[in-house]
Amino acid sequence: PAVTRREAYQPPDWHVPELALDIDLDPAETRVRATLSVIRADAHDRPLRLDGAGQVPLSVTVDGVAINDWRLEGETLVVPLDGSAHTIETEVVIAPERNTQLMGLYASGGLLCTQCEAEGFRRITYFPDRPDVLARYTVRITADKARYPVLLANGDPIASGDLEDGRHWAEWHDPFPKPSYLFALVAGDLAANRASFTTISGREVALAIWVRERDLPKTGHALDALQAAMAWDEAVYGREYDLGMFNIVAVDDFNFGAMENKGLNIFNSRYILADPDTATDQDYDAIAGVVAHEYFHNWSGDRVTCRDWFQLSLKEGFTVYRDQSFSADQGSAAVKRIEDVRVLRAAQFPEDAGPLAHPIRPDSYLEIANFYTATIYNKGAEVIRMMATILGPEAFRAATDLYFDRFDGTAATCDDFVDCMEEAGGVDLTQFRLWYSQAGTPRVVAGLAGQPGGRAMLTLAQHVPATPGQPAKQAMVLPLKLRLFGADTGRPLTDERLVLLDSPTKEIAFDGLAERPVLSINRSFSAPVIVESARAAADLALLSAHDDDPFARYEAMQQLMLDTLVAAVTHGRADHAAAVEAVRHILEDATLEPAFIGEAVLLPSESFIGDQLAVVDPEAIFRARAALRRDLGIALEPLWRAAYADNAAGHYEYTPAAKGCRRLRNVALDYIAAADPQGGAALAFAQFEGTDNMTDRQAALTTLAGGTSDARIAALDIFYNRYSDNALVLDKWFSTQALSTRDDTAQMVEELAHHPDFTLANPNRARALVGAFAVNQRAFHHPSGRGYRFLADQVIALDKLNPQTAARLLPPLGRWRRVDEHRAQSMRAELERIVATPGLSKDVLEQATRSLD
Ligand code: B3K
Ligand code: ZN
Repeated sequence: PAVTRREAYQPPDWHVPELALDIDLDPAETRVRATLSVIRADAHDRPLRLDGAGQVPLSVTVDGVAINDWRLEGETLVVPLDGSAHTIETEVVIAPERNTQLMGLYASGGLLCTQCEAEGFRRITYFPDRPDVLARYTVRITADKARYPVLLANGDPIASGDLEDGRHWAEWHDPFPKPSYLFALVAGDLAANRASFTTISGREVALAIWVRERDLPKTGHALDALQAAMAWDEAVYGREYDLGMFNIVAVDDFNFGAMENKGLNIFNSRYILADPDTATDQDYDAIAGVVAHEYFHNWSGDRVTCRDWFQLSLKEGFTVYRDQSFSADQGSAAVKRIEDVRVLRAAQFPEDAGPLAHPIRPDSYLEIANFYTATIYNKGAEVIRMMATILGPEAFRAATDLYFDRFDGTAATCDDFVDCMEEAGGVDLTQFRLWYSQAGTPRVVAGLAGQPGGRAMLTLAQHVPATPGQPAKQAMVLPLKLRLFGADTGRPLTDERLVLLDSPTKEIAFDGLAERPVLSINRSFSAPVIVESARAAADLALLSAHDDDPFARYEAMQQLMLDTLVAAVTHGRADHAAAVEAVRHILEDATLEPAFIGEAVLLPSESFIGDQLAVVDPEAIFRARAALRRDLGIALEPLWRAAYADNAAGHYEYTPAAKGCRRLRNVALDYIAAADPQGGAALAFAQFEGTDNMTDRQAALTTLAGGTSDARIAALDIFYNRYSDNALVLDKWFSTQALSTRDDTAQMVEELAHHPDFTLANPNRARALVGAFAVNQRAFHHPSGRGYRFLADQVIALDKLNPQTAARLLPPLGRWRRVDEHRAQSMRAELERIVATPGLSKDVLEQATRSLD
């Protein structure tokens, strides 16, 4: 398969200002007629080349006359043309019911729907399927009226009517030129939850969320979130919605979270449907975040799109930054920042440290679908955040205004975006641009040495590790917020300052310090880096108690726990006293909100502990972590029980305060179960049975699922029977078991793969079992190698149906350099078995071969 390179970019040979689609829908045989107006871009003599995949042209006409001199080069339709402007018509037939890849036009439940990003449109019709060809679309859909009463496409509806044979049609027009990846169509028996939004300039927008009739009661939260997002984008970025209508459709089978098609967002139903009985607080938050994210794409993605797919982070990094800021404004900003950093460390840091590492603007790919990664999205968002920090809020807003204004209606690059930051911010970002080209997580070593006479010297050194294809790195620009605190009193000794570390090393002197200083660094996680700063447990405890930046407080506690756990794993030393006292202090601090306490007292994950070690020993990490959990549980049991009792609610409410109470209470429950397995299991089972909401029910189930009590089986059965007709909740039933810390999890998961409700055909279900299992460190790295074999079996099986989703499950197998030689060999053997599988997709081939390097 051919490699695509960023450097090889060429502007399109032909523009396509207008496209008319006439689509006669049928699950087995859908007929697509496309009429393209094409204009030669400049004085060249090259033919028109239209991308296609999986179909053949039934007819091709040029200016109304059927031609025979077209040819296929691979799947590309090549049409020789003489003049500079023509009308091209093609006709194809496709079979959505046989589309298991879920790219292009496919069937989900009784619906027909589309997913085109990045290169799915070519599976529907012949077209220059690249993001820098922008056309105005008119779409006519015809379908059986009883089966598909609702017919939706991008833009606004312009006409509709009935036909004699029980069929009907609808025509949609989207006045905004868009690339093909933003095309969408939905047909089905859907009901709408409707609302209206009045934009800042007074225009009425009709909003609708389309679902199966019986799911209507679960759409209120998504609709509220949509309205909040529309108002927020006006207030914070000055961005107004631009069509008369905004539609969202929820579908059950979806490769991703959701898709920002112009005026017709299509969502994985897990990011729309919620009620207290079936969705957790985490689900509610994710729904609001994804609804906002897709809505924000209307400007950062649709109005201004990407020139080529190497620029993906232009829209994704920026839009993630925008949705993170939105969510921070809806509740606790500190807790949101902690959660976002946790996701970055769990998903992106390992990617950046492994064989699949790539810059946020990659240089080459085999399959672009493999680059919808935590690096492009989450590190991309951190890069935008750093520019916002460097510019400050006013200049950053001026820069985004300039960007939207200058590039509206065009396909832009990451460099275009940074140019706007430079111009509006009056800053030079030449060196900063290395964030776009260099992969790897920078490391900062920080040392603070006290000197006589109230002086202290801070030494900073940066190092960017080698990554595949990038052996040597240049020093980057790292914006580090820092502040000094007094070791005796915990009082601040300096103001917070922003240091731009832009050289390999830097020294900063502090004078007039009244006490020995303690360093608080990378406050609010101002740079996505790893800081190594040897600080005594007592100093970390002091920061965890006194730092005025909540993120830094959380971070000091995490570091203290990490140091404790790493010492336990590497030298078998388990001195838990300092961690216990620091946690006690947090629990007793009446000024803290429960949501923050719930985060601050959480143990670092097994994988994050592993990331601190040269060679990961999953069993030793599990034991060290379980021992600290048990000691914290026992030593502070009265405080956990008090937190459990004090944060009980009479009835369910979805407010930031109520969410925080549930969070802390469920963390407390887990510590109680660690201290007293039997009593804890009884308490968990009582909560499981008595609660009125899924947050508490699933938390109780998780606590039970990790234990050995009889209540575990009972709770799993009750849960299964209660929700057996709800696919999204059954996903939780699978994933809770796949994430269990029990000894027999690997075997249980193998058995669950044969459960009648398990299927690889539904991406949510595949991820719930296989995806969850592969991040369960202890179970996945079972010394027998059965975890690796299971994952490889599932990837190979799923690749035959859905290469994109199969490839996304594979990366945990590539972490073989992080474990002992015996495990590494088994992991490599499984990767080699995958690579040797006949008929492998290029998606899985690319991920598996890169993972072996
Ligand atoms: N832009 C889509 C991603 C679609 C991925 C296809 N492989 C979702 C989003 O980021 O909003
Ligand atoms: Zn996005």
